[in-house]
Amino acid sequence: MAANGERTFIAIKPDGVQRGLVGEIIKRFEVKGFKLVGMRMIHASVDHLKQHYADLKDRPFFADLVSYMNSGPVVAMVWEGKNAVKTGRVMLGETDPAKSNPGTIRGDFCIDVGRNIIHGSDSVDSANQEIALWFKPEELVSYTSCAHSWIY
Ligand code: DAT
Ligand code: MG
Repeated sequence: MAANGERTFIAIKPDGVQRGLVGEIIKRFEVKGFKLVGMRMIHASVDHLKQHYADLKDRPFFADLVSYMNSGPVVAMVWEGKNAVKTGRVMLGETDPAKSNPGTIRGDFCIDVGRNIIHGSDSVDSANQEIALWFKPEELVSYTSCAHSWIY
C-alpha cells in the first residue's frame, strides 16, 4: 500500500456521541487532510467490545471499560493518509485527558480517563486488526480525493 494509504481506526465513544462532539471530531480529521474511507454508527455488543479491548482483559478497569463502551452508540470510522496511525494518536492526546495538551481532542473536550471520548489505533498492526473487527471489506471505499495533490 502506498505511504499515503495508511489507515487507522478511530471511534467516537458513547460519551463523545452523547455530548454532541461527533461533528467536531470528524472536522478535525477532515481539515487535517485525512480521507474518510469508512464510517458507521453502531451500538456495539459486549462480546465485540471484549474482542476490541482483548489486550486489556487482565486490567482492573476492563469490566468498567466494556460497560462504558456498551452504554450507547459509537461512531466507528476509518481514516486514511500518510502516518494516519501515529498522527491520529497525536491528535487524540494522551490516554488520560489530564495529561493531554490543549489542542488535542482529549485535551480540549474531556477530563476523566474513564470518559475520554475517542479511540484511536496505537500501531499499524492494531489498526488493521481493529478495522477488520469493525468493518467488512465492502464497507470501506476507495476513491481519489480532489484535494489529494494539494495535501501531498
Ligand atoms: P488508549 O485509548 O489511549 O489507546 P489504552 O489502550 O491503554 O489507551 O486503554 C483503553 C481505554 O481504557 C482508555 O482509552 C481508557 C481506559 N483506561 C486506560 N487506562 C485506564 C485506567 N488506568 N483507568 C481507567 N480506565 C483506563
Ligand atoms: Mg489503546
